[in-house]
Amino acid sequence: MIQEDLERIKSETRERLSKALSPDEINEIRVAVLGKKGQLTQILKGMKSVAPEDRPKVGQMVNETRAKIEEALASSQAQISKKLQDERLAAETIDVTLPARKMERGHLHPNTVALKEIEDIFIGMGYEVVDGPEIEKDYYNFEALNIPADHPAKDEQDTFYINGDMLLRTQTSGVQIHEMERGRIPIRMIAPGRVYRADEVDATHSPVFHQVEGLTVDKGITFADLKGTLAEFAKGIFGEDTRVRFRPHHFPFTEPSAEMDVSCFKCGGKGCSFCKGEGWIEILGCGMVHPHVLEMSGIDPEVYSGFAFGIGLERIALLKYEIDDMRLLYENDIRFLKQF
Ligand code: 2U9
Repeated sequence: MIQEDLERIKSETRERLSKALSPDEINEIRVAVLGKKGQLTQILKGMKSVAPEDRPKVGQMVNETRAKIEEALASSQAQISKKLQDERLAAETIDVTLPARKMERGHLHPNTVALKEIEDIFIGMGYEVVDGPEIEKDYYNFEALNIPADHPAKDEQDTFYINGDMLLRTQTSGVQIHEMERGRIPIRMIAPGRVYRADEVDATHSPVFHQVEGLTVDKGITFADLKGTLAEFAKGIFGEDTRVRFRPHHFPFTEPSAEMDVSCFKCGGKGCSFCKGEGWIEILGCGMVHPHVLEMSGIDPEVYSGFAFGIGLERIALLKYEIDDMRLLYENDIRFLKQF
């Protein structure tokens, strides 16, 4: 009788184990069979009714059954663990042979490339790159530069005023004024940065654009220094064969003042469609710092002199890359930008 019960429990357990899907289910089976109230434990409790002489034999049978069942439990447990592990590994498999997705690579904006080139040329000549505030006092943007109160540039139509005294700088010149006020001479500096003018947007104008202004102040600086320095700059940007010419001009902050042209880097100066038949391309304004400008910032014009220049960064970038519309530089159209 007991033997039959043991056989039944054993085969039932095997049957249940074959259907189990998780370690939890196996544990439930273990408890149901071998636990305190389990089937096999019940049988052991029934030993009292077995004749004493039969007990060793029955006991041995129960132990053997228990051993078999434990073996079956362990083997099912191992099988299920392996199956679960295999499933997890399969789900986590990475196909290392899959070709990588092509990443779009970022790169520098044409303005930035042009600026780095300009900076490198001046750094190579011993210049320092100096930064300054975009919000300036009227004094630093206009007055200290000899721009009188009734100058048209000061009109609200041309300048973004924050209040009566503060404005968005229309040129980076304030940075040079701050530098002169520090009183450390010689000065050889460039001031690149964003400037603001109340202009309508078109192919050559934007209310926000960038300048690179430069200033040299020392004893004995002459127009010859200006010419040599700016000719060197032009060669660095447009090539060794580039020639320069200066045309007289007027700025309130320099005297004398000039505009500098470079020989057309497309036709070498013969005249072509790029330079509109001129052979020359205008690239910057410059001049000897006005004695009154030096004086206002505490530099004695009887002892020191200097030259200054202003370069429109966008103008250089447009020329270098032969772009015909400034708006393209700001619209961030990837199809345009990725060409550089
Ligand atoms: C100080 C003294 C003199 C800076 C100068 C120019 C000539 C010039 C234009 C270039 C293109 C403005 O961006 S643009 O439209 N600038 O032509 N700028 S001389 O002269 C200075 C600056 C600071 C103390």
